Amino acid sequence: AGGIGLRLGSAQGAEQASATDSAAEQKYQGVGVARSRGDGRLKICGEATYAVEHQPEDVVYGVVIQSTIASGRITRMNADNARRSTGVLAVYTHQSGLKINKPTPIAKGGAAQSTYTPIQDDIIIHNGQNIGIVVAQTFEQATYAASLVEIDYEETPAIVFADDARAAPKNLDPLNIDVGNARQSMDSAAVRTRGTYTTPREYNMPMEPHACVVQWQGERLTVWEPSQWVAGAKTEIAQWMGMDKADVHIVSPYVGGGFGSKPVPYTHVALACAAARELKRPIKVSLTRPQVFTGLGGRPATSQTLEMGATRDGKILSVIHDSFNETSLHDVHIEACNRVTALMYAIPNVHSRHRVVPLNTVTPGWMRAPGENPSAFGLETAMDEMAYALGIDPLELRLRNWPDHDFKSNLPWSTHHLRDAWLAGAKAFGWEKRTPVPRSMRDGHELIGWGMASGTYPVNRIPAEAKLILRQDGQLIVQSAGADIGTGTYTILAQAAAEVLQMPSETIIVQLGDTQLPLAGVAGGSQLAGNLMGAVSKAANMMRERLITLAVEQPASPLHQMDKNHLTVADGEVRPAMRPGRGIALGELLRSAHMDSLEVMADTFKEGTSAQEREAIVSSLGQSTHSVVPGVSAHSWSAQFVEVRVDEDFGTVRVKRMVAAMDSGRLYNPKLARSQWIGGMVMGLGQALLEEGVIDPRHGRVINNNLADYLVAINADVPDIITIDVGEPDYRATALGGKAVGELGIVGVAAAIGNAVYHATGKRVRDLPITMDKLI
Ligand code: MCN
Ligand code: MOS
Repeated sequence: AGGIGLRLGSAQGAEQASATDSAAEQKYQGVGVARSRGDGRLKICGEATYAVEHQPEDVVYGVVIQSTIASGRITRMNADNARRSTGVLAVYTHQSGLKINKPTPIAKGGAAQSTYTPIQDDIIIHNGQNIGIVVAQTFEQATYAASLVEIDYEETPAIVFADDARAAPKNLDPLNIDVGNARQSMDSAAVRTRGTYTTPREYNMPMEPHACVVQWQGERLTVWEPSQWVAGAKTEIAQWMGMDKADVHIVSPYVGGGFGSKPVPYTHVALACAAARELKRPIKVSLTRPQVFTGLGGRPATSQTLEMGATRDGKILSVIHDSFNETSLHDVHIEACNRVTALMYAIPNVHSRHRVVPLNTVTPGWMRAPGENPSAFGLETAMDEMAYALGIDPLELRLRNWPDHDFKSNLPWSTHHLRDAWLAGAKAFGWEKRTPVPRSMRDGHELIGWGMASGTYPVNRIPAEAKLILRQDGQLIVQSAGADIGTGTYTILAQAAAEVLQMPSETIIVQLGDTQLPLAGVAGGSQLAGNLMGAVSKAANMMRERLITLAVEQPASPLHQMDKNHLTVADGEVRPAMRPGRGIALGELLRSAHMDSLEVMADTFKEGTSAQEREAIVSSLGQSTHSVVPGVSAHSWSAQFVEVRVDEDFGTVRVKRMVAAMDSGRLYNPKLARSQWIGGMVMGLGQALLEEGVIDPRHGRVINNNLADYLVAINADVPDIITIDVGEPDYRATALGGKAVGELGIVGVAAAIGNAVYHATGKRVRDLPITMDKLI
């Protein structure tokens, strides 16, 4: 099988073991131990090879051509000069006749986020649309030649913003929420608030830009592609190229961040595959940073109006909620602004509608906590407004509306430590010292603001397979097609096997991110860890059983015919549980049984699921939303507390402190879970204060399409962050008791910062990001 082996680092990982870990836990670094990431050193030393660093012999370079208008037709495209330019092998446009088939969208069980197929016609539906590819001997030659392609357009008026009279919103009935009678109870409420909360287009901006290397060998195709989901990549690429899925091989051992932007390949990959087939040469295509802004979509702009009604003593009676997000003209992308609206509190009456508004834009995409993120910005800001309207402390208001079950689905919680999170966070932050009146806390010319918000993220599930291989030299290998996008998958899977087989996790090789490895679904929806830990742990238990059986059945084994119940696997041998050193080494056991290796495959699919069905399940995202935990409502929970300092003269906002308490169930690795949480919080800080795609009203162009002008939070923006774990193992949620981690940290952060800014300044900003101009 493919996949790059990863030996999990040196003994350095052990340094993080906490004082409470038992000696055995520290020795093996099993589940729950805080060890460092095995791939960390490789990444820092440049030894982890990213997709675009792959260099097949004879590789040539493709550069995509993007449209400069947002709506209309191409009337003339002249590539003669480009074709004559030095080093150029080919220029492919809609006139070249290269066939790329329409892929099935994710919503219909396929793997495509956008169904746009490049170079099939002359229609332009958004600015920065991929409309051609130049292939040359070098990247520089291709880049120059692309500038020589002459394009004339017939421009038609574009719909750039959602408030355009020609925009035609679409209802999304499955997202409707109707709990109780919201209008009637709203009318009876003593205190009411109403606000419209908006978020701009936001862009994922992983450090590794989107890039691929594609190589045909006859009818077979290999694609090195940074991927959160190799099964999805395989599906979409096979559809584009009209080929059998079995002939597509995706290789993606390392991903330089995705944050939701690398679940599937985008159209530059289709262009690369089509061009490479035609030219019979491997092709490398890397989008430039500006091209990334329209070669794929980020989070769409959202808007939601939220009306809340409560009794005088702070019992929320009703929420009426109406929201929309932008989408493209040809695809429905949903950023459901009501994901948390009816879930977070004990609200007996909720009415919510969410729509999408098609515009001349690239199809938007996922970005960390799609749905929950803007939804929590609306609800959690509204909670703060209600707290002020009532004259009740924001924490106290939340405590008075603590939900003892899920009011949206009317199901019991699996585990729910939101209340503990509020209390633990408040204590660590020192919330009781807060004086409630806006502008009442200051330090010299700086206004001090303290704000809080809640967050949540669901437990999603997709079954998976995992394989364990024990070699004759005693080396253990864990395999899965699942991705490690910087999250820690390599490390925690080694820990899962180490715990069962009682061997140091750092000695285990883990292989990931390759379609030739055992089936796994997406590293998306914060679920891959739970999905894979269950499969790996099951495989490890099967291997343990197989080894013990072998040891008692092999005549040459010193444990021949012993009682299996008295034997264990530990420290590289099968041995009597109480007598270390008196057993047989694992390699020797295999040799005595004339086995080169012992392979064990486990899975978490329903019994009797055929190979074809399994492949379909891991290749579809529709499944993930349906395979929630039956009978209970399973979610992770968080409480965010923030201190901001606002310069009174200049309106500059600095985040001074961040404290969060999190319930993610059992943590497979507390160091990595914290790393994920704070990563989300830093992204939330950027969303609150900095991030905003600025769109030119004339051409629908993203003006600030680079990292100098599109601002993300950097080290200097980020204070020390305290995280507190308030979770308990949740074995109904997942096999090993963990809940979602990856996206939880961002949910609610923007609201907490906005609420802190209100407390500091008395100005309520309902429109992200909170920039100086909105405060002066
Ligand atoms: N973890 C844990 N205990 C748990 C669950 C998880 O210790 N109970 C830790 C593990 O180290 C695990 C990690 O948290 O590898 C993330 O687990 P999980 O929540 O299951 O999320 P996924 O593995 O599905 O990763 C995807 C998730 C998503 S959806 C986005 S968006 C995101 C995120 O992860 N993008 C990221 N975190 C990211 N982190 C990095 N560095 N880069 C990205 O692109
Ligand atoms: Mo994450 S936005 O679900 O990839």
